[in-house]
Amino acid sequence: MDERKGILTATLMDGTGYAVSKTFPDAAFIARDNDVPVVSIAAGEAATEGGTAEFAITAAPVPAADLEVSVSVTQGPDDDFLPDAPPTSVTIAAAATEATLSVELPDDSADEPDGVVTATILAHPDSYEVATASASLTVHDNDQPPLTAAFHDVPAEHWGKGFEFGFLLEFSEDLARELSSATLRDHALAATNATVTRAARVVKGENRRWMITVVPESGADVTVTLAATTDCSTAGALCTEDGRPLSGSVSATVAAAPPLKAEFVDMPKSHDGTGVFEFELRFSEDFPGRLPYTLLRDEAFRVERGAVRKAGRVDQDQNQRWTIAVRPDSHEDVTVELPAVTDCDAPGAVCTEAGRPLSNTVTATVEGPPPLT
Ligand SMILES: [Ca+2]
Ligand SMILES: [Ca+2]
Ligand SMILES: [Ca+2]
Repeated sequence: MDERKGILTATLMDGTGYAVSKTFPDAAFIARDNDVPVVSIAAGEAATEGGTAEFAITAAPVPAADLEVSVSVTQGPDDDFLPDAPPTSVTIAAAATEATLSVELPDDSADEPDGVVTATILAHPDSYEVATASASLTVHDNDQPPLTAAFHDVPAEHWGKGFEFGFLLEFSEDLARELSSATLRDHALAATNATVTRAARVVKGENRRWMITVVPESGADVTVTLAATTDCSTAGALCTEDGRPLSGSVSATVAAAPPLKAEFVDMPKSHDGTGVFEFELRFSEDFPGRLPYTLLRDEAFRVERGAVRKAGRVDQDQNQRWTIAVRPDSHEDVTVELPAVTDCDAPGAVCTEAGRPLSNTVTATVEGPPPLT
């Protein structure tokens, strides 16, 4: 039994054969109890950040005096739920059997996995024995994940001024309903050396995924940026319905492809007015895909006073080198031109399969035969 200290007194009684001192008839000493309380800890309910984690600390037998129990409060190795200075002790009042260890959990705005808080009773053998030393409870995070965005399917290269490209913009969740495509296009998105011309919902009525169209203003690299939102009330703010802003910026750079060029090689200086003449059309590189020979034979060239009769690959498995045959209409000079392309959809436009345009115009004049004298 745990008891307060007591005083034991011995008093000499009168007897035979001795006299009891009048000065020191008795002696007293203090007796201390050697039974200390046994303490235990038990966890309360799971807690949530911003709330309180509670542990019940019990003592048996009932302590005779206030009993201070030393504790250590810890959390999981990756957790961030405890206050800077969690409590280090709890006092069970004299004659009480229980006290509550309360740990105030600060509320932050970080989205975190749920964690664990553990309270452990530290040994103090002079004051108490420990039965159950530690207990743990779950701490729930109360924050929503941040809103993020990503660009998908961004092309590696663009083909220069006026040749648009597109990519997919995807948010981690749907955005506030009032977001308009014009807000996204004109305020939230920015491009260097280009203009964002269109932001179109992938799914009608949903603001999570958008097809973005960008038109380069020059043959320079283009960088498209979607800036993080700091204030949901500003123009161009990107926020969820419950007011969480876009947490990080996203950006992508689309390099300018080297321009595709063409030249005429071994163009004859003159023709004889009757038969065909031939020359080589040589592109600056062997671009991927398959350029149709009919495009070069029937549509691509502008020929004055003549016509292209044949367009054939110098070697079959490449697009770079072509033999072109032109038949003059007469004895007049013939002008052959392969025009630069500004719109790959235009008839006769020479573009690669990837949509890269011929960037230069090539022209040559082949003189007719001298007049008979
Ligand atoms: Ca936290
Ligand atoms: Ca919070
Ligand atoms: Ca949190």
